Amino acid sequence: MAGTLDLFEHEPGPPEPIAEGAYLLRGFATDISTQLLNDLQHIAEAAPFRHQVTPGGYSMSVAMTSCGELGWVTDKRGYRYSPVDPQSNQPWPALPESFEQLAIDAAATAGYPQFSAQSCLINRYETGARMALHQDKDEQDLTAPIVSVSLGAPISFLFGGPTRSHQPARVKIEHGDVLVWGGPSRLFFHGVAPLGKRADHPLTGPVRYNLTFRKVL
Ligand code: MD3
Ligand code: FE
Repeated sequence: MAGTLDLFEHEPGPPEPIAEGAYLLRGFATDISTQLLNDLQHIAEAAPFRHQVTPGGYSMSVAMTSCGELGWVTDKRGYRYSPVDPQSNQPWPALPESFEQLAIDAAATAGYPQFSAQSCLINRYETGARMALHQDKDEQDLTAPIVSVSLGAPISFLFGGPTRSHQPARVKIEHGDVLVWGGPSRLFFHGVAPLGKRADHPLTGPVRYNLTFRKVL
């Protein structure tokens, strides 16, 4: 029956393996998404979104802030993790309980029961914002997985392989989807295609947020 399956399209599905050690948990965060967005607004009041500058001198199209013990920062001096927000010289806002528990639950569901997050980078994509293909290797502990939670407007995620020459696959990621990257996939190249002009979501409007949870040290 045509309409029946639609009722379930945003229900959580089983972990879908998408690369060695990587799993897509469709809709895993949908139930708590209003709580997550509410907590996110409070973080952004204390530590506002900003467009950071890369070591090469380019302003990033994605606006960022952080919460937790450590935040990811970039400036002319390079990429690193910092215990303080360089804009305020104050510690980053604490990880809200909703964020912390979601990261633990998602990692455990994907087979990583020991995970706990020291850092949550919050990325905000507005129309045209994108993230070029890169590896996440600013963390000392590369054995821990990374948990990524998408909220708001849909986007195409690009995931490649262990080398830049590997042709990336394109996967549409929607509100509530959670990705867990561990094992061999932890160092795979990945990126995000530009947020489309028509991308929209009832809870965020034409904006996508991504929460990236990491163990750093
Ligand atoms: C695949 N953010 O902040 S998170 C980043 O949607 C970043 O904002 C993207 O990449 C975003 O560094 C994607 C998903 C992600 C994170 C780490 C990975 C995918 C990954 C590590 C290895 C492979
Ligand atoms: Fe990344």
